[in-house]
Amino acid sequence: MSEVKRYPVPDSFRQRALMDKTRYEEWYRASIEEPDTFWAARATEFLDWSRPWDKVSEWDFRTGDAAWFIGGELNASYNCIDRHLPTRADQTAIIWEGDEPDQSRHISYRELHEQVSKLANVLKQRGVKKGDRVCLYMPMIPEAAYAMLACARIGAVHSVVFGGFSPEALKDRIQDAEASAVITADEGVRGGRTVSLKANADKALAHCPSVHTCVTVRRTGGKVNWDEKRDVWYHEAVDAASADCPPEPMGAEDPLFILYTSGSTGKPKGVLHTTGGYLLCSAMTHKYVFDYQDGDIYWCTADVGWVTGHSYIVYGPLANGATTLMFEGVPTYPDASRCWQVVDKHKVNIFYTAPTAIRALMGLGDAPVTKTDRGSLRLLGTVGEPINPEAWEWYHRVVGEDRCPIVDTWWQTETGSIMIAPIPGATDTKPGSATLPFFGVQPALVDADGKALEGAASGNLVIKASWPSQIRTVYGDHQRMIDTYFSTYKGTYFTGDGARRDEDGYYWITGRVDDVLNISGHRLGTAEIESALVLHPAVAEAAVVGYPHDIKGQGVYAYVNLMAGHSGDEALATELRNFVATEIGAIAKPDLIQFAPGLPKTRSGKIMRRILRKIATNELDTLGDTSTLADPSVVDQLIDNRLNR
Ligand code: 6R9
Repeated sequence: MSEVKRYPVPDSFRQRALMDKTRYEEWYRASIEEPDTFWAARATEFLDWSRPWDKVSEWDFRTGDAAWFIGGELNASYNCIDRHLPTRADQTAIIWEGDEPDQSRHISYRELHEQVSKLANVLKQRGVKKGDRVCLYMPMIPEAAYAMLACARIGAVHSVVFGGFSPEALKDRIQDAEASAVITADEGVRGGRTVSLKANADKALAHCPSVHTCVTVRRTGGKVNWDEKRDVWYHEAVDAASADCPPEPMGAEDPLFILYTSGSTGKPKGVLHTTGGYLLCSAMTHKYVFDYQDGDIYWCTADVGWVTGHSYIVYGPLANGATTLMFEGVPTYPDASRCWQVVDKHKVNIFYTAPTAIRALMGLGDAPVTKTDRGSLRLLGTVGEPINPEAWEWYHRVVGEDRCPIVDTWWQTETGSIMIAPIPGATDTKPGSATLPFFGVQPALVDADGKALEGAASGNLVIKASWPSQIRTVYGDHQRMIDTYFSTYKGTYFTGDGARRDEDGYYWITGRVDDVLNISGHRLGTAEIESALVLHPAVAEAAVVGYPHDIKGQGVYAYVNLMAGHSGDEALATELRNFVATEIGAIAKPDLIQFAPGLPKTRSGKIMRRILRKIATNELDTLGDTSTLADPSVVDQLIDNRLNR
């Protein structure tokens, strides 16, 4: 292995950073030795409570049960808005940057308060009550944040579904959560193209009898169909609503939101987060990992449809009284300078994005970056997948001009907030490593049998103790949470990721060890894509694996066995790709489809994915034992016709 470079904290950054190495180490030690004392102090510092808690924590990793700040009461919307009003009413809470470079808006905390309160009243009038589920299917417009906070204000549980998901995927999620209301927009706009969100919602809602109300934001003015009983225009309803809506006191353990995410089997799981612990960890990580200081302009490029958008566009920054930038568009529209022009336009100090975006921009050369100023940038972050050292170095040198530390943040929908990442004023960085655990986080590595590995080692990444923003349940299927996260390695939370720990104790996440793919930082289960493919009448059987992809990190490689009478030509491959887009969403489209007369199976009929992965990644000399296959000759067939050479 080539020698790993180490980047010390730049002096200019260190001088004004919130936390240095000594303090990080002290706090980390305290957070592990006396977790309840540590977290109680943080919960008082970061949040306003309407009732104090009786007990800080109660948890058991043999069962996966966890509760934090038991008996305490607070409201997330109050903590993100109302309590800032005495000091920040006129400060910008949200900078919205539209898809076209001439569109932007500044929303103050005062305006945020008014908009959220009005929408909360609209939901109430339509009969939405505490505990009801509301599904949000929104583009990246301020109303998406208003909607999340309006739900939180009245104690309704939001379930945001990414606007790129298909009507079919939306339907599944609405049905699973038994949502009673949906909030959407006529159309979304991204990269100069429109997406018919309301039309998609109409298709889904035809199969969702639980939904009595659909509120639609007019974003483009595009034509929509209307159901007088069910449909409400956002602007009409909000204009008529009162701006007085007292926040509902919520138990710390009352649900705040559900967010669906892919696992290795079955349909996506509704990961449920509760109010107190989630809000505390999102706020605290936002402050310390991004070194967020009063007055900073902070931009996270994620979509609110993913957990990163929840914790680091909405809840964390707003709980801290920050100015958070929300971008409707894509990094390459109208051209490859867009991100850096937005940075210059709004004087962004902290920029947080995904490795896939960095790789895509790196591929377009330095010029679109260097022709911009970027003098406001102080810190850069990445999330969603492992970042290759080349992309890290480019980000550091070209975008950050060697003065901005990079925080590579490892975490998951289930963890709610950042778990492993540098503290930028404290931690030397190494390109490709997420470095060290955040306060209260106890990572460990275990081998396949669950034996703990000490020192420098590679293994499966587990977490040994509860932290306040951990997943509480899989909505409607608690057993599935136990089976997925708390059964593989008894007494620990299993992340599904593999990792290496080096001689400095730094963690290097190597990627999923289960059948979950990471396509451009988006999680997709191979089983989900397979189920979509076999719904097509021409498909008898399908197996999906990942393979390394220069821009997307991983690409989708599908092996498809056709029904008799169909021929595997390019036209059918295109049809299948579009079919998957209709069933799940464009992000799940297979990059490569290999038609195969048979798949490698054991005598008991199990598909040997190990072999399919090797063929897809072109690692033919390490295929392993194929003698246990029912018909070993299918392997030669597959190798002869492989697509990734
Ligand atoms: C926040 C988020 C979680 C999975 C996770 C891992 C991968 C996320 C990473 C990373 C390496 C990082 N992942 N951050 N891998 N380095 N900094 O992405 O949540 O969509 O649930 O995905 O993403 O494999 O298990 P989610």
